[in-house]
Amino acid sequence: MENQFFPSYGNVKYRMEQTMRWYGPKDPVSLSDLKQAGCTGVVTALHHIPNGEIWTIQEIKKRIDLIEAAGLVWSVVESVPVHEAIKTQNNGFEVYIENYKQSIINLAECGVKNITYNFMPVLDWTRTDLSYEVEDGSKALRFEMAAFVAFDLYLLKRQNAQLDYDAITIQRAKERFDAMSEEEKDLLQKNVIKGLPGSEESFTLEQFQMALDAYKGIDRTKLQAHLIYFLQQVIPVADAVGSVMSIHPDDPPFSILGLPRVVSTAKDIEVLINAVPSIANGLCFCTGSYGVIASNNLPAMVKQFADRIHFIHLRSTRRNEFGDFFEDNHLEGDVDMYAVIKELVIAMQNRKCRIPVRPDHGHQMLDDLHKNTNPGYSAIGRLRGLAEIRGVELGILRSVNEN
Ligand code: DNO
Repeated sequence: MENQFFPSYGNVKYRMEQTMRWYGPKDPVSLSDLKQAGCTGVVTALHHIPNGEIWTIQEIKKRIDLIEAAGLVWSVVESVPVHEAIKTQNNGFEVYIENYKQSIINLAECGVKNITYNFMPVLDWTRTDLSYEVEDGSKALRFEMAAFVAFDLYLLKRQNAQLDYDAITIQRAKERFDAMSEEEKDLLQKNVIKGLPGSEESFTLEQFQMALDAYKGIDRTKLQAHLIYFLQQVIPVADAVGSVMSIHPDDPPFSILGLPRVVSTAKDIEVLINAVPSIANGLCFCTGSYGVIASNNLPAMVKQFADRIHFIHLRSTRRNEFGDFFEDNHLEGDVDMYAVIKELVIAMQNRKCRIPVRPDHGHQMLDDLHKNTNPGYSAIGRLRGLAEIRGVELGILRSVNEN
């Protein structure tokens, strides 16, 4: 409904397209829940298709039918996973690239034209603690450096791992490990290598070591070259069918387990853009991931890359001097959410488009504390996050309108 001061929020043309991630029919949070949270779009993937295989038109259509039956649209694919062989350029990787191209084409054929992916070696996002209790009693996801290093040194026992850490970090890890019960050690190991929701890989300790070994001889420069090669292959295909690709940053945005990282800063992004300038070579701008590096100026980054941010994850991390961080409430923590959303609003008005946004993660809270949920992806915490973000956007839109 219009009022005399401002078109109703729903009628503002260029505003965030509100979405949430949905893990498919087995997700304990239903499409109807998403709709009631105010979403119009869904972010999902065909997680049942093994990594590297072609997504067929038939399977894509099945998913679209489910989403449309709930009165929603499939806004973004998150993710079409990039096979490890493409990242390492191991034997047979060309086939995986061809398959990837075909999946882009098939998705476009069905009208799904925004594809997120990441180029993190071995692990997708990584946390050590999936139920870190914050002050209000809700539970958050956390990365604790001492626990992670303890995993590396004393559970995985990675060769030469000591060389990657300074003496204080090693000391803290040792103390942390010595104080852990067997159950805590098991849980830590599970949290790190079993794969968080959305990760396409899950390992035993032995398999994990083998996956790490595949990166021997692959440093930052090499991984970056492999990513650029991948982009040179797939971006022209995306361009030809009118699709865009959005790369998710490293999470956490620093090297872990001796693995290189290539998507953590504005400089990293510039390298990718210079190599493949097409606008289809775009970003999934994740404030929670980039926000872990204090020198990443997030509003400035949104401004700098405004024309190629095709998807945005809004989440706020809070870091400390030890390299730990946890996921704070969406409007708290270290991310200047107001400034980020303001840049986003400006970008949408300039581009005359809506950018899909999802509240990335949320605390496990209220009734969800007693439910079986996907870590980070329970309903109520994300509902709170989305409501807060939407409120900030409305405030910005309205004040811009009135000035
Ligand atoms: C975690 C997510 C990641 C992300 C992928 C994108 O919650 O942000 O799993 O979806 O890295 O490829």
